[in-house]
Amino acid sequence: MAGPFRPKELQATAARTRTPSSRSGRLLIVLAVALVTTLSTATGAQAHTGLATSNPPADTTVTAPIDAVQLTFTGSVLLRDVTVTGPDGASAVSGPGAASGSVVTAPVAPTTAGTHTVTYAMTSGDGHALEGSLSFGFAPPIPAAPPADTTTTAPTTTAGPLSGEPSEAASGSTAEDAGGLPSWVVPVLLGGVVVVLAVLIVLRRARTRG
Ligand SMILES: [Cu+2]
Repeated sequence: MAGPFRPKELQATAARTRTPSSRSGRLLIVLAVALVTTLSTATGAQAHTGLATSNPPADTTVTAPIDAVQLTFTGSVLLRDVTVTGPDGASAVSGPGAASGSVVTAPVAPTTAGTHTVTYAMTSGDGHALEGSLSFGFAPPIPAAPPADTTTTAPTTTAGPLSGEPSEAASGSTAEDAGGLPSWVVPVLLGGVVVVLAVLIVLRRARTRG
């Protein structure tokens, strides 16, 4: 790092002049050099646009579903290409990426857990090409919802309460419970039959007497 000031020369100069305030003088010089170094470094970074941050951050693992990858650059960029590739080599991008100022957003729908690689190619505001890549892990707590094969758990029929033969299709006990007769039906039916029989008997006796 060759800045306009050379710290060793300045420190040597300060060391030669041993005044009572030489210590604080050296400290001030060191601070000044540090400040100049920091400023020149920052200026150098601004000269060429680079990647500032990303979401997900590089080399982290995402444990929740995500629908986009976002890249934030140190200056405005034009999007040339952005890809997101899963561990199986398949693209996880679900739509066209877009650049807005210094932020590039790529919609994604990752389906495979594992390392995903983001590769980007931009043109920065000063016309320079800007390319790079980063990776992040994808490990959702629950796997993405499986394709709609398991809809067989839905009840196939709304069986009426009186279609009461226990069919083989009733796979679960819950279905049987739901479709079975209420517990009060049998006693009520039996009671009804007894009453009807009693009425018939009474009527018959009345007829034979009359
Ligand atoms: Cu540049």
